[in-house]
Amino acid sequence: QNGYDLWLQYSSITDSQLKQQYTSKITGIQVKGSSATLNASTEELKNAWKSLFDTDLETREQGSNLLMLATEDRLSSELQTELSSDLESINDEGYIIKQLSIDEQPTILITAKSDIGVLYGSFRLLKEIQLHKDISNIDISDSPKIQKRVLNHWDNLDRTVERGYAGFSIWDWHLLPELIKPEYMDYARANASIGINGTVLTNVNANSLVLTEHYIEKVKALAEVFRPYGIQVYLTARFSAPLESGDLDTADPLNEEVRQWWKDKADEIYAEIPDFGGFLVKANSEGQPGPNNYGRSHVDGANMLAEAVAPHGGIVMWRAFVYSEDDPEDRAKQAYSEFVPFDGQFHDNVLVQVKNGAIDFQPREPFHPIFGAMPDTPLMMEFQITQEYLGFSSHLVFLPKMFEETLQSDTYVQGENSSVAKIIDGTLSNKKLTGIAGVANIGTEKNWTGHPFGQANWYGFGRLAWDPYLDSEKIAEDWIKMTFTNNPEFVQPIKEMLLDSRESVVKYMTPLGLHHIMDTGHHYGPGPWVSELSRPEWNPVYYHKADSEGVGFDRTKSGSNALAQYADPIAEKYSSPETTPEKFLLWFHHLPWDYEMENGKTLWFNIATTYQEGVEEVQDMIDTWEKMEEYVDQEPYEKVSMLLQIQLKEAKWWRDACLAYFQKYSNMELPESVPEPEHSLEYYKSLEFPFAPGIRPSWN
Ligand code: BDP
Repeated sequence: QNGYDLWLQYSSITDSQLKQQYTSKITGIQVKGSSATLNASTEELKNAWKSLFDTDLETREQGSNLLMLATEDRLSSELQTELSSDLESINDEGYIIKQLSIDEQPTILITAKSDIGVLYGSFRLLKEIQLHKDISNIDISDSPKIQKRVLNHWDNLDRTVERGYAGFSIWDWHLLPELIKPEYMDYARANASIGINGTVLTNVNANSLVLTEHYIEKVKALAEVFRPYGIQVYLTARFSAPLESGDLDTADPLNEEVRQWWKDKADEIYAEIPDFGGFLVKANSEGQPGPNNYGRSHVDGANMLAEAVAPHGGIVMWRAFVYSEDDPEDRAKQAYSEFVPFDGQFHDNVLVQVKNGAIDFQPREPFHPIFGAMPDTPLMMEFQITQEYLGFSSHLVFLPKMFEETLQSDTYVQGENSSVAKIIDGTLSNKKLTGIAGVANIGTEKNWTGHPFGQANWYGFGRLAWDPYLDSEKIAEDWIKMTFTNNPEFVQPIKEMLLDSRESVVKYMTPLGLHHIMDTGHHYGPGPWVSELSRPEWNPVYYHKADSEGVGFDRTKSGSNALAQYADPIAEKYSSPETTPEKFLLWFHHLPWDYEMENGKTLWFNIATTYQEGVEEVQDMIDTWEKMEEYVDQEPYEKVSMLLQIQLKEAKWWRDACLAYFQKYSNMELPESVPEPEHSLEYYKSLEFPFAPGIRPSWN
């Protein structure tokens, strides 16, 4: 087990009763029709069978106990009638898996409205088997709740990956289109197995070269590998591409020549890749060019690109990650202020892509107030699977727990039960176009994600993209069983470890609503002291505002009033520190160090003990893992052991550096249970990491 097979291990089923059940219920496979996607389904099932049962799943035209794969239109009219209510309940990508009698023969049927639904159903059946579920009367139907379920690769053409901690980019641009690596297909299989149906191949800090003929050929080659697996490719569009191509001397979105340039570019791409997904755009953000350079708005920019791809069925994902230099009062407010006035003005094929929180992929953030504030615009969720601010791929953090927290947050925009999930899946205001993106954590490491447990975050993102209401506990359990073993002695403790891991990282990095106090640039390790960068909002001191009076960012009326961007019940409740959930306390309030918290202790006491708890919880993870050696292969066992030691060391570093720094202001003693920092504050400040991975190569 080197981790390459991810959650598609198909580990041999040795329990004879179970094996007997599966191999007697399914003795052969019958496939109606033929297509690349149906072939992929059959191949997957056959390969899995061999691995699970050490027997061949043979193709047979008739007989009993067959597994039949057939789209709806290939079913007999009697079957169509029999299944009509099931078929009505699924959407174009959904599937039905059902035990039936066909021509008086017991059969397990996987059917769907499309070939891709059959592929998803095949992976689902294999999942049921991997989870050792009873399939004797199998009757499952399921459909994705979100349409565009997309990975965002922040991969550069030179194969470095911005915020990537798992090696280099898996796209070997230099050798494409001729050399097709097996990884490309395995990447597609893995994604299809969790229902991901799109991939943006390039970094949001885009390079316009990828839009040239030479690169389109390469993109086409990847698209061909992904197509049978239902995965569309997208590219990031650098707004200044018409200029950089040398064709025009402006990129003004209202200029006719510019508009035509993008239409021609779209035609050129679609001629090669007919199912090209469209563009993802970061504009007028962190130095990227955009419509504002020409005095035009985000709507002008997005709609121009939307018109170019619309005739081909493409979409534009326009990012709302903007914050300007001119309004340094509160970065958390800016995206809302800039985008909400445009509600309803974007074309139908534009999705506005919004990060889960208003600052930037922090270990914990309240949900972004744009969710719910643009009822007439399709909003796409952007999560970050790569752990830019959560210890890179050295720390074990189960992110679905965090994604779930955001998705289940109630925005109250249409009264109670207006969760973020309902905004994303379109049900709250009846959206036609829906989407969710995850910034990928994948690279050339042989196990794809570096940390063996990083795979769980890719997996969990996919599961939540399919169904944003899923419980993270269920996701953890499925992933553990499919990746390691079904043995409850392993599953139970490791599941608890995963579910607790997110809170631990919050505790040892940014407890009680602190945020963005990572060292600047690489975001590796603590840097609450950083104060000298040119833009105020790039400095951690801007976010914690610690002084001798207290700590925290006042976002109430007496401060930036960012709270006013939330619906009333939240704005009211959070306006006073007493009624603000303690997990968000310092996000919304600047409070004295001796402020009394729920447990009767001071704020300083609680900050210090929470850091300490975070460290202790990493030690607990180590203790748990040490008991698991017999259930895991040696390579992942040892790798995780070593990584947990790094995590422990770094959790202590976070605790010590932050407490040494904040103590300068609190002037209060550390509680007895918290050890004195190992080194001086000067020591922590002097640490430098010029070669930390994932650093942005340039601002372009
Ligand atoms: C920040 C990253 C930066 C990205 C930016 C973005 O530090 O590398 O380019 O987000 O999302 O989190 O555009």
